[in-house]
Amino acid sequence: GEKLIDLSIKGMTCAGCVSSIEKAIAQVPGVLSSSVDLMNGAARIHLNEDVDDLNSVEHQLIIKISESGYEAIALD
Ligand code: 9UX
Repeated sequence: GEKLIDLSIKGMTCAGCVSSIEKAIAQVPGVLSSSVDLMNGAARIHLNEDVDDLNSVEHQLIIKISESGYEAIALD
């Protein structure tokens, strides 16, 4: 099936925050696309089917988002 990662994100307050987070997410290898929801404080990330280690990608996403100034939390 399709590979997805859902994250909770704290600290977003405007569309510029959404844009910054989408750019951070796009830097992580294996990411195909993302949708970041400002009102719900959430991000859904679609991964390439050939990604084997979802936990590793999730960890890298959390780091990149953190470096952008927001807090990402894994949901599971
Ligand atoms: Mo908007 Mo977000 O001007 O840090 S970009 S509040």
